Formats: sequence, structure tokens, C-alpha cells
Amino acid sequence: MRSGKEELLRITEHFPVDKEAESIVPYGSGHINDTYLVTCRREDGKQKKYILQRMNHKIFKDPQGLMENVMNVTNFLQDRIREAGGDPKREALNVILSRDGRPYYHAADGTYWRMYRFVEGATSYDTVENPENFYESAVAFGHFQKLLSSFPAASLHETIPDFHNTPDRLAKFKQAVKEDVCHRAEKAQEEIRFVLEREKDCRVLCDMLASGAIPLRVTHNDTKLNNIMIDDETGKGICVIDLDTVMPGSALYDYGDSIRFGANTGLEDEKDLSKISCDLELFALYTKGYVQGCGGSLTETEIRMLPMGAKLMTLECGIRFLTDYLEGDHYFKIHRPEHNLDRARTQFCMVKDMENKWEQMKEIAEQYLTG
Ligand code: ADP
Ligand code: GN1
Ligand code: MG
Repeated sequence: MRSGKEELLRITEHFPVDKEAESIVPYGSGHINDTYLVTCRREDGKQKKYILQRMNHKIFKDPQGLMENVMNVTNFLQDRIREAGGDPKREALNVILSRDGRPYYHAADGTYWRMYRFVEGATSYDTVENPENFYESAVAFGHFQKLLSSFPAASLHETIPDFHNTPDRLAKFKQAVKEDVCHRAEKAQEEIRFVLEREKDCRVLCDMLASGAIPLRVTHNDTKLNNIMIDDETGKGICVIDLDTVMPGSALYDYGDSIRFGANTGLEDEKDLSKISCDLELFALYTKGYVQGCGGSLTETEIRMLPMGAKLMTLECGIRFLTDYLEGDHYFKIHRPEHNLDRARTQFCMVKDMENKWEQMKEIAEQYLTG
């Protein structure tokens, strides 16, 4: 739900911004939080920008715990960046504390708001406009994962339990099909069948984590291309954003989610499915960048399982979109009727294409095995 200008101005007053905001406008294309760009004019006449977000506290049930994670993770990253001679004000998210000294403002109507420094001179892309950007995003997400390898995982709150627990997502999906509260299952028969035919796949990564075949790491868990800022001058992935889901997970989740979104030749919500496919050149480029960014920290098994990470994250995301469609679109923001059904269809089309290209995907990943 969008807020009015008056409300937004009142909220902004709870943060120490320079002067009164000149403009506050909806910003970005995230599916979860309500994001606004706040522009202020400083005493010296220069503009200063901030990101103001109303956190989605229906989805993130413990906003306080979430912001504790964000503070701990951003402080940790800023220290590592400083040690490496980088600019912690630009290469990590910077939370602006509210006037009462908290990392968020809790309004009387129950909403939660937070503010970040705006990362200047960088862009978050909704599509791969240039393969080089996608490669650089891979290096940066891999590096992010590597930096967090020494982060105290036990201190993290689980902001969304079972976030990438695919069997659990499948169980919730089956329940949604059974209940069919909106009488929409009829419209999605083909997609429902598609998921059920892949029931066995859903367990693969969870089982490997449970058996220790692949390691549990601190991961981002939402690594789509628009969750990284690419420097406008250097083209490097300068700052990883959207840290709401940083939790223990698998590197294959991060890798896979990036492929799901960025290696798709079409948009996530494209209606014309003939435009959807898995671009193997982009797949290869991202794989190269991610392995490099992780700096040798991926195990042989993880490398072998990269294609499975890509396929399962895409299947899981499709399952989530379809579940939301069946349940009445209460989770992801939608901008048209059947938006979530369209999104689910692109994901399944992408999964099918990956299955057709499976041997090539494996060959690409296996180039990085050292043994
Ligand atoms: P959501 O969880 O809804 O995806 P994000 O935190 O990803 O929310 O923010 C939505 C969009 O806002 C991002 O994709 C990006 O374009 C922009 N954005 C978020 N934080 C910043 C920032 N600190 N500087 C510049 N742009 C940002
Ligand atoms: C959401 O927040 P955003 O728009 O970056 C979602 C991801 C999905 C993605 C699909 C917290 O990401 O898990 O993969 O949409 N984030 C959350 O585009 O559920
Ligand atoms: Mg986002």
C-alpha cells in the first residue's frame, strides 16, 4: 500500500535528514517492501538522497530481529571493507538510525520504517542490459559470500523460517491446491502438474545440507540482479543490497537465484513464453564470476551441484508464485490480475529449458573442478 506525501514527510522527520525533504517518490521494483527515494536540499545547495522503506512486517514478522541482523551484517561488512582499503560508506549498506537511536522507526499505526544512505553513482538493473554487468554481479555476490564466511552465523535471526526449504514450499503449495480458496486451481492445471512431476527434485539440496554433503554457510538468499548496485563508472558490483534474508543457507541458493533471474532471456513476468529461455552464455559468464568471487571457497560437490542450484531455485520460485496465485496474491506485490500466474509460468518454462540443456550446464560448471 502506497503512503501519501504528508504521511511520508512525517515519517521522514523521525530520521536525521538534512532539511525537509524536497521530494519523496516510490522507487525501485522490489516485490516485498515499499521503497521511496527521499531527496533533500542541503544548506550548500547540493542534493542529498536517501532510501526510505516501509518494511513488510506481514512477511517479516520480527522487524526488530531483522534490523538487528542488518545492523550486525552491515557493521561486519563495513569493517572488512575498511580493512581492505575500500569505502564502507558506499560498498555496504549504511543504516541511518532514527532520531530515537534505533535502526528503524515504529509508527503509531504499527508500521515499521527504515532509512539507508542512497548509493550514489550506481544502478540496480532489472534486466541484464550488458553481459559484463551480470558477470560483475556474480563476482560481487561471490565475494559477499566469501566475506561472510567468518560472520557468526549463530547470531542471525531466521527472518523467514524455511525460506529456501523447497520440500516445505512444496508442502505449502500442495495445501494451497487442496484448499483452492480462490477457485483458481482450474486455471493452473498444467502448472500444477508440472510441479508435481518434479516432486523428487525438491528434496535434493535440503538432503545434501542435512547430510553434510554441502556446507551450511551465511548466504544472502535473494540474489537477483536488482539486489546489487553496479557502479556507473567502473561497471563493478559495488554494493549488495536487500539484506533482509541474510541467513544460514547454501551457496547454491545464491548462485541459483541469480541464474534464475539474470540468465533468463525474458522478464520474470513475461507473458510471451517464446521469449523465455536459459541463456547458456550468461549461465557460463555468471558461473565463472561466482566461482571467482568465492575465491576458491566452493567445494567440489558445490561446483558439481551448481546446475541443480539453478534449477531448484527456479522451480522453487515458480512454486512460490503459483502458491501465492492460488492463495489470492497476499505475498508478492502484483500489478495486474494473474501476475503471479504469469510469473510462475516463466519460471517453469525456464526450468524446462534448463532440463533440455542439462548436459551443457553440467559441462560448464565442471570446468571449475580442480581435481
Ligand atoms: P525489496 O525487498 O522490496 O526488493 P529492496 O531493498 O531490494 O526492497 O529495495 C528496492 C529497490 O530500491 C532496489 O532494487 C534498488 O533499486 C533500490 N535501493 C534499495 N536500497 C538502495 C540504496 N541504499 N541505494 C540505492 N538504491 C537502493
Ligand atoms: C522477492 O524482495 P525482492 O523483490 O528482491 C522475494 C524473493 C524472490 C523474488 C522474486 C523476501 O525479492 O525471494 O525470489 O521476489 N523476497 C522475499 O522476484 O520473499
Ligand atoms: Mg530487492
